[in-house]
Amino acid sequence: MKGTLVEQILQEHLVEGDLKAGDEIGIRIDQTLTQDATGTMAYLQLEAIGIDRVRTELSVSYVDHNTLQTGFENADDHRYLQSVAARYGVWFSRAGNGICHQVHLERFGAPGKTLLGSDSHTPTGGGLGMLAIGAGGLDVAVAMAGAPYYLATPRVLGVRLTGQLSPWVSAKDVILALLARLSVKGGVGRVVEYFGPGVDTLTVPERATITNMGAELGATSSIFPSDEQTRRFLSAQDREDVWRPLQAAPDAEYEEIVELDLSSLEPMIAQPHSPDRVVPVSELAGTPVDQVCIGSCTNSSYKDMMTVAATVAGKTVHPDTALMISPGSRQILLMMTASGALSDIIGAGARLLETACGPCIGMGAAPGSGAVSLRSFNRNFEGRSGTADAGIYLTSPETCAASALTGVITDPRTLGEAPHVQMPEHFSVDDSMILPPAEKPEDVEVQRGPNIRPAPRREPMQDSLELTVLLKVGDNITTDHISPAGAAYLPLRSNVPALAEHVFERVDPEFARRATESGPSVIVGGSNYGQGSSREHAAMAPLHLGVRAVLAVSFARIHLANLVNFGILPLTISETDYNALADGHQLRIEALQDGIQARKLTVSNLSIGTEFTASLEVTDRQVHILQAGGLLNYVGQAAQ
Ligand code: MIC
Ligand code: SF4
Repeated sequence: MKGTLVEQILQEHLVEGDLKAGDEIGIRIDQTLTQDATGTMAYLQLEAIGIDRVRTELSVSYVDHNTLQTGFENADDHRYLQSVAARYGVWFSRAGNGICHQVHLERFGAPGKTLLGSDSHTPTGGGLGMLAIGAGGLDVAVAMAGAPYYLATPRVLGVRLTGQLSPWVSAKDVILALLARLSVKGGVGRVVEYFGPGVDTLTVPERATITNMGAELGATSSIFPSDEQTRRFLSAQDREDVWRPLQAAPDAEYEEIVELDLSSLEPMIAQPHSPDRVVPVSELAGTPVDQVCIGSCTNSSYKDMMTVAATVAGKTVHPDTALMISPGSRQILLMMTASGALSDIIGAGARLLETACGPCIGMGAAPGSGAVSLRSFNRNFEGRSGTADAGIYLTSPETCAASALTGVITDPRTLGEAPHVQMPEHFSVDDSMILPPAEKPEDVEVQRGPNIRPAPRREPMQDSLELTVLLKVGDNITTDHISPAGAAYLPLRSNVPALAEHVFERVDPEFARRATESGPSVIVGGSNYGQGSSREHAAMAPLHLGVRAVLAVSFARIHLANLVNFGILPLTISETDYNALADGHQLRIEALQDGIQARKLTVSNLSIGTEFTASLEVTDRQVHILQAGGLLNYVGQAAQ
């Protein structure tokens, strides 16, 4: 085979277009995954598309985000998801079975396959040599219906690994080191492909930690070759039959190559409030720590948990520090129980949480005011933990465990000899919490609670728009800013009108009220607008409030696609024009249909009497979607 690993998999799945960097291609999607916080909307949209059974090789619905259940809403959502999965041919992983990405890696992922997931950390599957991409729920619904997934052909960034990790240094330190070098924008428009002699030294779960957090680089995906390590992992999961070897051709061409010597790495830590504010742990050593949380789809594997257990065994957590543990899956929890590792962790004073996302998405374990919380997670955006003024630090399970014992940020290398954890020959395999689709789908009644409301749909695209600038924000605005997550909001994910009341709440508590009063409106953003989560609610909820365009210096990939899908114009503007805009300005955009076609629109600023050009950085297909006023309108027109 020729080319990079990414080119090989894309070529095998290509149904439209040519592989030329930046050009739009359509690819066949083999597998999909959804989770409960984005899944209800995805399945409502699948139902609206009107097919009888999903047309992928495999589709799985996971329940892992919304498991706090402080009211009827989440349980209603789970019941809907279970019944709709049975009805449409989707496998259903029950609450308690584990975090979607961890369980998918263990039980379903396969080298060389394509996976589209309604969650931005779907690239975790790249640890197994799959091309795994995060997208909005509507895109995943369309893929479940058997249609191709469209994307701009990504450029491929090669990371050449050499050497071997030193004791107490782990996979998290690899990706934190890359974030330090490349920043949260470094992966935009790219897939990160790992190669080189260092690859062999990393197990599949370690590779998955690295590909998982490639999402924080802004990358479309990240991928490792499929080799003997992959075969061993799949065989230990009783799934050797899906293994196939895969690697880049020796003369594969990368857009750029980053060299990383694993032996040179030391424990790293990302400081509040961005995953790329990375420094060596030793620089912050001694800072008092109030809370430590170990888990999430980044670092909750068997090896992570066993390493933590071995580190804290026979010791007690510091009296001023709380330690929370959430193993990534039921498989891991069962193995920790059988081996006695769970007793070691609980004996050390840790609090055991569910095998779910939990504190990572602000579902419980919010830190105290002004607290320092060390987490083995992947995101530390302001307020995401549930506590606005807490400082969240992202680091390895090793650094987390060491710091929980001492009560201060601690370089684990100061603890002495590192524990040596072997990968098991055989994982404990029990799929009884994964329900197969119904054999007789016609007998399944889809159950909907009062919290489940249809997805909003935009009116057809007008030919001119008068818009009020409702809010001007800075660079790197996350979808957590736009539509916050956490215990108070996640139960409203199936009810967009109710969720919309909280749009931009943490930035401007009056935003929703002002939006409702103002009529059609626009948001102004800096660069990398909409980074982070794939939640299409960050497009749907503003749409419901009358937002019809976003003017930004640049956009994050998934959010841009979600804006287009819901008919909100993602208009790119220059820094100078950004600087001239202010809250309350009245803008007019005319000749919209032609402007969208030309990907250039003239915006008149009626408040200061100026005019500027905004461009649309979208593909041909997205031009048509915008002209129709969103993907559902477009599909509707195409069907007529
Ligand atoms: C996240 O980590 O932000 C989430 C919650 O998993 C999201 C999805 C969501 O908002 O439901 C993601 O990463 O896509
Ligand atoms: Fe869940 Fe956190 Fe992973 Fe998102 S990043 S899927 S909330 S564990």
